[in-house]
Amino acid sequence: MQPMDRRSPDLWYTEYQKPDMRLGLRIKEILVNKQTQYQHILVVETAEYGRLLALDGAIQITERDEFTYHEMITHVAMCAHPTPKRVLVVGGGDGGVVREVIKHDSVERVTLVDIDEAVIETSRAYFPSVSCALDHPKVEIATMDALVYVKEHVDEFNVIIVDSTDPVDFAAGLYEKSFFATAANALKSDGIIVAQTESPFAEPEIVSSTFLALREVFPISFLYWGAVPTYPTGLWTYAIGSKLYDPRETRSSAPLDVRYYTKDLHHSAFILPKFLKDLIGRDAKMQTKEKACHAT
Ligand code: AG3
Repeated sequence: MQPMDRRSPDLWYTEYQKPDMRLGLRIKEILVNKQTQYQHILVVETAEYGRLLALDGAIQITERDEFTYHEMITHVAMCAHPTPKRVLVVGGGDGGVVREVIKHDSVERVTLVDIDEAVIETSRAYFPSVSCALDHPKVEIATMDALVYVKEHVDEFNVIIVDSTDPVDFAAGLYEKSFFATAANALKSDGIIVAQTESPFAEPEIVSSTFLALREVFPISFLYWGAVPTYPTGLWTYAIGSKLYDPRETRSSAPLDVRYYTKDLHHSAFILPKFLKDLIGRDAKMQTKEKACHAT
């Protein structure tokens, strides 16, 4: 621990995660601080986690831990499919998911749909290690509302990855059953969808309601989890829905240049702690069924 230098300014980035909970990171430099048509964009250099991108006050990426989230939201769905060729990324304008998708050789085209071009431009300028695949010849970028884009595309994708911001304002619709239903139409008959579903400690009702909405649309659905240190509580969940393949199994090989994802981790991420099973009701329902059986 370095002694405080009283002559240097004491600047902190604070995410107000909940009314009674906040995360603070010391700022070395403020790089971008601007309002776009859709949201507020902040880029700061932090002492502990490197560069940080926050949208409307919510941390999206830090240079130091973005790999944990991007690898887990991408490779589970991609490796559960034997040959993912057409991939749609909803949100994710920073390019982190696209970078991971491009690591799979079977991919022929990946389409990124983000509503806010300024996020894409900011990532290109300040996060080259995250946005590095955005100019890849297999990548197509559409800056528009993903709700509209998904409605206009039917039977096209093998994998859809919903890398959205928290469910507020324009992103709220991406957590609803009606969105999952249109996304199911946009997927081919072997399609898989994955969406980030927040923290079970910070936002338990978002985890359960989003998972249940997905479960109503897809015949096969699971929740899995991973660590993201700078997101609220550090414990993160992802909901995955599938038309054909059991996403707990791997069918294509994992990319070599990963730092978090492994096949063992793929399998183990689906093993949920008891409270998380209870939260999404699967266990509770099964227990009720068992009890009913014993009673007869
Ligand atoms: N999108 C999900 C970020 C949610 C974080 N929430 C928060 N900090 N309150 C991340 C986009 C990265 N490509």
